[in-house]
Amino acid sequence: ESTGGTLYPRATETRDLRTLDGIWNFRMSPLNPEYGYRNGWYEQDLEKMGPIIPMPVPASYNDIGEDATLRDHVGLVWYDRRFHVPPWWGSANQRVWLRFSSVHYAAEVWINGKSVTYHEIGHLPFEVDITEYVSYNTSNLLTVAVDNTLLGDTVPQGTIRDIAIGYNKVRLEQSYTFDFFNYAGIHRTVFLYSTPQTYIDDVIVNTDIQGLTGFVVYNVTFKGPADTLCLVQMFDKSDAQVAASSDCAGLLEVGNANFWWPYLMHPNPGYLYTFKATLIGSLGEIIDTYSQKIGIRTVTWTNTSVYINEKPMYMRGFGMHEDSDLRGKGWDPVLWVKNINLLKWTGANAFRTSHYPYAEEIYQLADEHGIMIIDECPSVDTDIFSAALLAKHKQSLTELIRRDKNHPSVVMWSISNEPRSANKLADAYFGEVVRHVKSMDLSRPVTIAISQHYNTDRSGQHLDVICFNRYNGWYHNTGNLLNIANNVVEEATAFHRKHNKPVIMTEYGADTVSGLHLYPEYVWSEEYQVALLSEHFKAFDRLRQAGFFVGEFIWNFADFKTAQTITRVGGNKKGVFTRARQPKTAAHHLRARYSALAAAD
Ligand code: BDP
Repeated sequence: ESTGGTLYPRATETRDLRTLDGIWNFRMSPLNPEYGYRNGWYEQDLEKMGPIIPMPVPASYNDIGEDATLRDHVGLVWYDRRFHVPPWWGSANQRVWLRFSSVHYAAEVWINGKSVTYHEIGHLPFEVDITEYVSYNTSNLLTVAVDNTLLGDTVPQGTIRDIAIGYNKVRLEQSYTFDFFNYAGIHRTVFLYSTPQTYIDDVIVNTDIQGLTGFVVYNVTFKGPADTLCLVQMFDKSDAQVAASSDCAGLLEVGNANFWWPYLMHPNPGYLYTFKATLIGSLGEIIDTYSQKIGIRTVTWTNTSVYINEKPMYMRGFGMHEDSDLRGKGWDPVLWVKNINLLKWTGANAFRTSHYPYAEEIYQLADEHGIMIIDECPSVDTDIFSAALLAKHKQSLTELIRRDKNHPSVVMWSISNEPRSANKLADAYFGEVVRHVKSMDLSRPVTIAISQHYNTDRSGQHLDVICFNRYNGWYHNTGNLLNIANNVVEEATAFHRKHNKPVIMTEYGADTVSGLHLYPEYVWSEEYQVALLSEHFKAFDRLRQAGFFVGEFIWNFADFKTAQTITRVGGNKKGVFTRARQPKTAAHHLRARYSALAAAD
């Protein structure tokens, strides 16, 4: 049985944890997708059956080699490695869990030749109890087949076709309309961990505030005998207990609480408490414990504003990507600690996880630093609106909300980026997606980053906050800076008038080759990017006066890789930082604005 991998794996006094990260064996499957299956690649070590490539985990496989066929491979690839399970897990009668934090796009997993789970949709975790498949006194073979194929009903969508590559030979070509490289592989940490037989299965936390008091509404769910008891405790930063309860579901009250505040709405942003749940058996013995960090805060909204802890907030931030040289979309703590440091250096207080859920460790960093997140599901360029797509789109949100519901940093759900929402079917489709999100979480506003014209879009009526993306001075009126400010003000105002909801600009920007200087400002130069930003800043200042505009997000934080096209020079260059995370002139310009806004928070 495969579950959502709801709780981030942690070692506690009752749980052990190790990672299976490292160098695995890897083989590309030949064109025929059945080949590896027919030849039993899942039941023997790959290296015994033919040539293998050493493959780092976590990482995308695409940029590791010197061969374009690996970079552009479409279809299955195979990974394997051996691992040991500590014998004491067996003697202590522990369950053994295998958890993948993300494999893109689909994965089938075998232990010692037996299929144990299948998961589809990248960027989201899945896990499986493998107790009955493992051996304690020999090594175990772990095999993973990964398929990167995107079709009309995958999230996101793509198209596959055969292309001729010589006499009687074809290869598959994957195309997609979204603007980032379809990196694939085992992208995040692979965990092997243990729990007791009776174990904590989920912890749901919602918080409220009243004056100086914080309230935590919680629910600890577990698998095991119904008469299992709970102990719930909250500790502050100095490990002092501030609240406790012996109910598995209930309400904790924290007097004089330290609320979670965004950077820099408070001198001490990102305050986190430790929420510890313990299962207790009939003899009073400790069965299982699990701890996580939580923040006490509220998110509320009206038709003009969004509030954190009842204070109006204004988001200043970035659209981003999980993307870097060599690693592709592989989780990399060096990159992300650097990214967070750069975010804070600019004075930003927010980012959107464009265009898919990011690694869980990134949300943990954002929690700690008081960075707000618009959490986006992997549905980008949503089109066609079939029933099959709708089901998978909802599934991606089920898994996203299960995973991220307790993060104070997550202040909004984005259910799509730039859907083809002028389509008649978009109305019912997004109505249904929003209903689904609301059935799981009522505590955060729901949005879409809309690119359609406000007159033709059929999604906005379902949303709590309107986000829109627009490339004035770039795709529209290329090279013309003069109308930007007016256009942005007019469009944001029109969206607000139509829907009577708060409005955010989630994308604007200009491709910029670092080091290219052209004056007077000319497209692709650093000067042009700076000037284009300045024109948008004028619009944002006017809009803030108007009273319904609640955020600005430049596209993009850093340069990133895309599919090969004649409009992308080595990838999308709209970053204010290069792909190596060095500032373009625009980064300093943006920093001056964001820091001034931060100081006025
Ligand atoms: C927008 C997309 C974003 C692209 C950007 C661009 O939302 O993913 O990277 O345009 O073209 O349409 O730079």
